Amino acid sequence: MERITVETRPIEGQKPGTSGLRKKTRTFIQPRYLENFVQSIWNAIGGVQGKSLVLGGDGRYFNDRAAQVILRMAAAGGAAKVIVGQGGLLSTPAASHLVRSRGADGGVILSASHNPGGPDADFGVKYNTANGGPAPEEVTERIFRATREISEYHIVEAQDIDLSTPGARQLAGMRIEVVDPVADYQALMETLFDFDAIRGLFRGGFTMRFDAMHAVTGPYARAILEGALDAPAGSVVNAIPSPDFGGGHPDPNPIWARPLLDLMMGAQAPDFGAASDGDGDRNMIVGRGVYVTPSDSLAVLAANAHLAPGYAAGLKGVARSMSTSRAVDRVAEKLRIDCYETPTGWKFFGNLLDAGRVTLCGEESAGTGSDHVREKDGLWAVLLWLNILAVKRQPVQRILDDHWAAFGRNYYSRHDYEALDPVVAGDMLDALRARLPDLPGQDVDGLRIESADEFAYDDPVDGSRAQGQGIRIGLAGDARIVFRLSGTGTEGATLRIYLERFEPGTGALHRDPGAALAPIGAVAESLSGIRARTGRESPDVVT
Ligand code: G16
Repeated sequence: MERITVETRPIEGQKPGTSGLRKKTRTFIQPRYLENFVQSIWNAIGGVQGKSLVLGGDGRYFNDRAAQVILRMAAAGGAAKVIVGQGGLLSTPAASHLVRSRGADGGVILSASHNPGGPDADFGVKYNTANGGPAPEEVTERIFRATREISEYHIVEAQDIDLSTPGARQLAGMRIEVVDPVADYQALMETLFDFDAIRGLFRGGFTMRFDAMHAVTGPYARAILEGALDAPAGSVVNAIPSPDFGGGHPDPNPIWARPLLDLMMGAQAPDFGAASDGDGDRNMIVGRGVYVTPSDSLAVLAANAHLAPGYAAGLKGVARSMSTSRAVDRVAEKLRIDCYETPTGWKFFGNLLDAGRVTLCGEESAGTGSDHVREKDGLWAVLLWLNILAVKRQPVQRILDDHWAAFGRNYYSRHDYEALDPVVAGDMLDALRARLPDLPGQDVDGLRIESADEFAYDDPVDGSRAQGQGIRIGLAGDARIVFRLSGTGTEGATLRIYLERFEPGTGALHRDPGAALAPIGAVAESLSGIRARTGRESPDVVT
């Protein structure tokens, strides 16, 4: 086995986005592309000599090849050990847990999350630090700088390592431990939730469908829901991870998880429905006849988390991304705990969790999680819901109704315009930005603008500042519009417009969200001129 040094030169555009480097698979499989980025990670973190790392991914096309390359580069860098999921698989939350529980120095996660997989779809690489969380901005900036300075990479020439069974392997003096991807994660879940109570729920005839969307959560959901919790066989569907996610789009929302939504809205609906994404960190929750928005799910979980043993002592605080609805803020107020508003990106929760300031975090983009790991966690959210249902023994609709009656309802929707010309999208936001100082006090389409600014975040733990994190327009009646560009797309620019309006608990709580938010959407159009500027008549995706 020979350690070789390969000359290279910087490749344009290797800038990590909201969550690692996500690109078209065809870009990633180009010669030197992956190697340049991985070497840049090593260079940015002071090398991997003597370090231990966790490695795994969501099983998408190129996961297997990339894992072998990264193992050989870790060995060439002198890493002491790599813990890798069997078959190169690890869900993102399971990877986070392994980094923490094994005291590893960091982890590399191979995933483009909810983006489709395959040679013509997307791939991604993300680096997580020793706390198990996504690298903070300061580290991703260093990685980006390293990609622009790289002149060589190091790799060991060797045969592929057998990752098909658990056990110990060696590569050029580096230890490799291939682990069952599910076992440690399942053990963690057993410490947080009342498995006996959830088993009792299922034994009493409770039914559910979990759609794993042909992605990494399948084996986890089978083992935990059907194996440990006695959910009826067949409750978990699309449970075998496939490199192209069965040709689907593994994004658990009403658009891409349509079959589950249709089932839940029909006469044969089980009591509870849920789905997870490509790498297992996102979730969708559906009750019989009712879809629970991610923002509402966060609020309901915050209000009821104490019903699960792992959270019986109460919550230290909660956090949400700025664009997430403010439903959880009302729960925090009632519980008299702090509520933090962060930029989009799970990495911004890391410091708050590490400092013990918050227990629960969540985002409108179908992410919920807690201090048990440093990533959002799809199956964890499903289990917390199940634990709450096992205690309350009420339908999801009833839980939502009671919640809205107690706290009011934040009608909420996100409109995505995908694959826009980046220049057009940038110009549109620049034009809006320029008008911000003049907007407060103006009436637009009959609604009074009360505030207008661009969100900047000062991290209360390390004092770092993140600017340009979304334009927010506050409207009379506790309504709000947020405009921002996605940091996870791989094609052109994706404009996200977030619409929100509060309805008090005594008001109309069961309106169609589209209708309830239509006046706010009209203001968004008037302020930005999307139709005229982009030629698009309507958003590509509404969630
Ligand atoms: C990632 C981040 C999330 C973020 C989401 C959407 O999730 O971890 O924090 O909310 O992207 O980001 P954007 O609006 O910039 O596209 P995931 O599940 O894709 O890793």
